[in-house]
Amino acid sequence: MLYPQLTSSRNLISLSGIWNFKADYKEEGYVNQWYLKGLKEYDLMPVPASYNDIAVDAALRDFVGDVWYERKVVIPKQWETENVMIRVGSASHHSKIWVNGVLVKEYTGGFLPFESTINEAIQFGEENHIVIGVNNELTWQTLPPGEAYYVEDADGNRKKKLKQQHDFFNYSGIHRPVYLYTTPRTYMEDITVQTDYEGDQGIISYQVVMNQPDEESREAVTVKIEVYDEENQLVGAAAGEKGSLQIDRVTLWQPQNAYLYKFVAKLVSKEHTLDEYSLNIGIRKVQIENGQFLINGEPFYFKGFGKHEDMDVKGKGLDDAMNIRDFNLLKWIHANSFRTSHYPYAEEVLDLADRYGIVVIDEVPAVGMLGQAVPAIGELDGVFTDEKINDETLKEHIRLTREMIARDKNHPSVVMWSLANEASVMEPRAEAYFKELAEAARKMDDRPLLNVNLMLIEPGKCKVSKYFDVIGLNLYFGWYSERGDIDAGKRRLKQWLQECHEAEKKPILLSEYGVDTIAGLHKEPAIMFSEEFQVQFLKAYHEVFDQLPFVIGEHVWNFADFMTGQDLVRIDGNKKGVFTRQRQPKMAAHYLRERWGSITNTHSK
Ligand code: GCB
Repeated sequence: MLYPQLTSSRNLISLSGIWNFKADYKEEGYVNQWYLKGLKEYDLMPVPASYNDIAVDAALRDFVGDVWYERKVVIPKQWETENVMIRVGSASHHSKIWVNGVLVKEYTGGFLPFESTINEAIQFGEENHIVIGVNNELTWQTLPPGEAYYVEDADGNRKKKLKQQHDFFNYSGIHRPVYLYTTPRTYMEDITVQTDYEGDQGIISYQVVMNQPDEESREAVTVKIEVYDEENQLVGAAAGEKGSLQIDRVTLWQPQNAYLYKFVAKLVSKEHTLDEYSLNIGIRKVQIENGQFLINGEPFYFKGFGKHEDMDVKGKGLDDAMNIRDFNLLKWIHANSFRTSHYPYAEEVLDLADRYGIVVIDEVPAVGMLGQAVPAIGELDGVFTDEKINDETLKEHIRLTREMIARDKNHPSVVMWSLANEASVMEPRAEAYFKELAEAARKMDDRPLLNVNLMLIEPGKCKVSKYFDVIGLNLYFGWYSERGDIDAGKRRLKQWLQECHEAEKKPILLSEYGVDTIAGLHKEPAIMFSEEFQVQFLKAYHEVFDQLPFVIGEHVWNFADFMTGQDLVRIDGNKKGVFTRQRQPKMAAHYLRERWGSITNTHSK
């Protein structure tokens, strides 16, 4: 799905701003047809933003159920001849859009965009009534999985609660921008670009998909492609719906040294441009060879973080200021990569990664496929069962993987797809599940695949690693086990990594390791939760990684402190950030800056 764009053939109106809002505490919205009749006695709510921390109200912060957003908008008369679309960047987790009372779209998934044509429902040149209903419940057939249930409050009123296994707050609402945009009646629905190079010649293969025009209009149009360099010089051209072109003296997109070409696609009829769309593309190649992860033929060592889309007040709402701050910090600390733990991030974030030269591992929201909430300790209950993670869940998993890949395939920064974080992969039934999932993903795109395991999956016990290219390990020895004993944790870590590599013979990425650290808490000698402990823990882990050539990268958990559900082990959220939630450095940030500044992207050991 192409991101909305203002071009010579397309219009764009942002509906970000303040909407009317109402949480449906009494479950009366559907009965009273709020989608048709509108909201009475509403609050004001910004879009995009999570609603949870906006109000000063515990009931809204923890609300589980339907909320309603409403806004009126005049649609220009001049748009009458066009195809008019409404598009929501993401809303968590199940949404419906009504325009003038007509249901135009229903969508499940909290972290990917959805859109619909609305021509049949709108009045041109007049005010139109838009209502978006968002429900934040989860089931065993959604990603992430969860379970909503009812409790009674002191007055005997029923209210819903949510049981979840994943370790981040269930921020809810419309999290990414809402747009109205137009395309011509015959337009480009999708563009796929793949890149390669030989010597100093870049190779771009592309495919343009038009909306289903009839034979006649299809024959009447030609696709024309032009590629421009960063100086805006035309460096390549091609024609046809599918093809390839060469770029002489190519400048590659390199980690921490981005170079972007502009790929312009046009639908032309009798010398007249019907539709136009452009993409920023980077020319680069990703391979796995001899146990190494290669970007442009060079072994790449991942230095960076697992992150979250999370901030004060706005929760998971897109915020350009915070995002640019994050990329500035990534650059400052000499990180070269991050994983979009544990869901696909906003397209706007991937655009920044392309521009800053930060490598991205893109993750589907398959988190918490476990019989226990994080931190999981001891025996895990089985979840790959008929009632819990079943064929329906697999269908959703494949659908969301397809949609993520369709959305993000053209980003040069994205080098690998992560298909799950900490699933219960030692269960026999997980094997067939992940086999089918990985096979489906390989048909969609040729980037390598990652599966991420938790530390309860002992070396050799994972039933699914064989279907993946890279093994991600989330290890917390010296924290969740060997608590406070970094030396013991370090010994266990080394043994674990060696055994795991022996069993799987695949490159290993340390996709998570870290400790909760209260900013400003200093202890000498170091004890758990102090800034000194975080530094010593990371140093000990790095000493091990530096001895093991099959470790292809280190992603500290987490970039910044983030909000979680309330729990004994979560003091105002998860405090494993190297930066605070307000994006200021803890001591560990200075240590990492020194380490990552001194090892290259290749880090040959
Ligand atoms: C994990 C999870 C992550 C948690 C983290 C922790 O293994 O993947 O979502 O936040 O551990 O801090 O316990």
